[in-house]
Amino acid sequence: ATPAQWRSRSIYQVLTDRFARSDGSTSAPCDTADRVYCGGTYEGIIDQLDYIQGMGFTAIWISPIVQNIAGTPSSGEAYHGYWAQDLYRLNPHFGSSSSLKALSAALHARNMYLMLDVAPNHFAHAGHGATTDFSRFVPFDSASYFHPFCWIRDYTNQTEVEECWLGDNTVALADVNTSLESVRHTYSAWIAGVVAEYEIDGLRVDTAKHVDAEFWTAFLAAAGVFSLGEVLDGNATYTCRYQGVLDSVLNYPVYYTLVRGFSGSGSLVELARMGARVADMCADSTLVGSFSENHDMPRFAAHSKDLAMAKNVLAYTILADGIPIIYAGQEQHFTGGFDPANREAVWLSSYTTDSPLYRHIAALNQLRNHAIAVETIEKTRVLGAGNSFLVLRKGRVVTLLTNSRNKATRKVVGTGYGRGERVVDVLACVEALVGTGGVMKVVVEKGLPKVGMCFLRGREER
Ligand code: ABC
Ligand code: CA
Repeated sequence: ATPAQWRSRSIYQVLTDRFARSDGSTSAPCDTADRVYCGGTYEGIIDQLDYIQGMGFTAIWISPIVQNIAGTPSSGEAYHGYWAQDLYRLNPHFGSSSSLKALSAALHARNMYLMLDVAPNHFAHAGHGATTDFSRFVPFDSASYFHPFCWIRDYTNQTEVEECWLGDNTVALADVNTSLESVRHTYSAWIAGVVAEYEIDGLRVDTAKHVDAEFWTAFLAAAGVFSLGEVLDGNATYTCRYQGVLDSVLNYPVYYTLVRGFSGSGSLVELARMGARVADMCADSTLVGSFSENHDMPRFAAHSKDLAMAKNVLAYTILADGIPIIYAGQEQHFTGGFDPANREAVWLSSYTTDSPLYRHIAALNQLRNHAIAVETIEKTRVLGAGNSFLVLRKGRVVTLLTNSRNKATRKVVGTGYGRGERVVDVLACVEALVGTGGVMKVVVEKGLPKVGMCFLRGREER
């Protein structure tokens, strides 16, 4: 699918190993600290698509699919899928080729998209970089396909970021020499084959900043589908530069200010400014990947257990600029901290659909899906911002966020609504009438976000 087709989507991120098992178990143990496979599969995901779709998601992102190394006693197993060993085999822990095809077909039958995580930057060696046995890698089976070993130490040195190695003394990530013509050719042929065989709709591109831009240009042209790059950097100038090389990037710059803003250590003015900065610096902020949790960062609840703040964060993630990405388990208010604690098995929640955040996400996605169906996607406008509040408008959706539990009445100006129009507070399910000049008085309390949409009857019914 194209960037334009992805713009209106909403993505649910699963770590394949941690979302659902083929046996449908809701009790199979999974101690994240062990860093071993817990048994999640493609078949398991297929069986839980109602749970995902019930929240209004229209796409899922799954872990890398290729065969990985076995792992080591000290570093654990490659349950996350990022430790590639053989490009031409699938990771057997996640299921067979036919079950991956069945997942793709099941998604498409629901008009949902499949986004695949790909990590061509490296292959993994279970040991120190200096001892790498290249002969085990398929198809790049000699040192000549790789950059000479060196650890990345200075992240401000772009050559080092691209050519030295990620990983550590227990698992070295041998850095592929992506400037070689033969490597480019092999990878382009590989991704074209994978996209065709599994009918992949889009790619989440791992370690985008660790690979030269020319490699991506060829690779992504061969893939022919939307690409969302992981550029792990909070600096908008740096990160936005990659939207152009790739179709889009994960919105790390906003991520950091979002989490700070609602977990007691930041101001919402800072969040508003970063949102505007990304809109300014990035080629198209309506395409960036908007997220508040993922498998690399601590869960939001590891910063703040306050459910109301989690609701604000989700409202921003889903309703501000970008394609929303919610990380599996976020709907169950999981609390895991840094990797590996943030990779809890979702089945242990019994996939309950009446948890507060499950319902909250469902309401927000439904609103977004509806708004997108009836009006074109505009960029977010900031109607007001202070240390403790932020008012956003996107088309006919007005969102009032707060990081304070104090009760306050906010006068919202610039809604674009007409006097006497009917506005539905979507989260509280109550109606209000718009005052003169489109002004609305909104009461915020208990730290809860307010989301209103003014329905235009004519367009709504078209
Ligand atoms: C393993 C162990 C963990 C252990 C870790 C150090 O090593 O399992 O217990 O804590 C995979 C696995 C991981 C595994 C790694 C390494 O491989 O999932 O469990 O960790 O073996 C992607 C994926 C990620 C994946 C890989 C590797 C890459 O999302 O899941 O990890 O395929 C860098 C990369 C980024 C990568 C990330 C993990 O590391 O750039 O692509 N993610 C700075 C740098 C970043 C750097 C980051 C973390 O530190 O600029 O480039 O990310 O090391 C902001 C700044 C940022 C700064 C952050 C920390 O602060 O603006 O620039 O990021 O303010
Ligand atoms: Ca590299």
